[in-house]
Amino acid sequence: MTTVITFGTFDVLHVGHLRILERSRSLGDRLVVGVSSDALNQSKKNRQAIFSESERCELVAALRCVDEVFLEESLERKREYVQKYAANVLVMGDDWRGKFDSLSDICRVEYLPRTPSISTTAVIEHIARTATS
Ligand code: C2G
Repeated sequence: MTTVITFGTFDVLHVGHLRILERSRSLGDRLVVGVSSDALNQSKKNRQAIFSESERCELVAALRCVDEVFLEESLERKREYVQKYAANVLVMGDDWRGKFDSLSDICRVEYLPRTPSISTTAVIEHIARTATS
């Protein structure tokens, strides 16, 4: 059985998130997702997530392509997470290209292209603009 692992904040869930999760799942038989904790997201993006870590976990876990979720507490703990969930493949968006190549001694590392023209930031900005106009 091939286990795939991937990570992200998945705030204001959108089709770009869904597509990378579906593509990740198609690389194996089981998909495990590390959802960034509120504290990790704050340090990574310098802003608070709209939805709390428990809401983001609940949403991601409800997707058909996702088998298991856990809270990702630190970017530096990837090796530990890959080992804990016995992952054979690590998937990251290609904005992280090269960043996790050091894990290729314990799993295959794949960087998948992001879906163009959509992001959590763009959705938030769109809503803010529309709400005030
Ligand atoms: N994504 C995508 N297309 C988009 C937007 C996002 O494919 N238009 C992907 C990202 O590349 C990432 C996942 O969706 O793989 C989650 O995106 P974010 O919530 O922005 O997560 P990120 O900050 O990349 O977190 O350990 C690393 C981090 O936790 C990854």
